[in-house]
Amino acid sequence: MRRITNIGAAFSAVAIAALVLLVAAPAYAHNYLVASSPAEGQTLTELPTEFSVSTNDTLLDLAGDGGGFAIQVTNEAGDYFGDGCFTIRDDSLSTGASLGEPGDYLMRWQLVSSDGHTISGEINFDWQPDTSQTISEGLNAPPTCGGGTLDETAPTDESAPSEDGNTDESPAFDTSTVVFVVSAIVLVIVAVVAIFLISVKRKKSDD
Ligand SMILES: [Cu+2]
Repeated sequence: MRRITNIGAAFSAVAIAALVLLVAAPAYAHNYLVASSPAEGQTLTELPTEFSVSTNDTLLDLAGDGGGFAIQVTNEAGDYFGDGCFTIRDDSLSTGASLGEPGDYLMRWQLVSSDGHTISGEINFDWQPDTSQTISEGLNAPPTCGGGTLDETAPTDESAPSEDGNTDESPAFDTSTVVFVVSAIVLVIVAVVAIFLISVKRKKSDD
């Protein structure tokens, strides 16, 4: 009778641990990219109104100054296009679109997830403008937005250590991964204990 109670308790523990893991896992996850304009590998013949990346969840602009956010568009020669301004809207980050001569382009993006972690990526695309399109001049340094979404007191060309400070030094793995792995290990241990208790009970009843 006592053993059966123990097994019941062990199973309850497993169930609770599994439930905690299920509830906690989404809350600890980074945002991830769900769409972009242009899409990876796309050939553009007309400029869209804006270039953008969309994620699965809200973006976090806690200070309201766009810290940790950026979109940069460059051509193969490394010239920069656009005005450096960007807009954070719910789950997406966008910037006004402008491009130069035809060729391969790279859009680099960086944003702050709803869980506070910075994520970034690159999108390669091809620009083959039709005759109606405007060709812009590239800049040889990343433009700073005049709109004031970026910290104007910081030096523009240096990799200015901002109050966010976490943009350059993203760790190889983050706390969410650690929490998830530790939870999983605990779950496995609880399960092993439960199986052990069951086998002890079986042995006893065989005797
Ligand atoms: Cu995260």
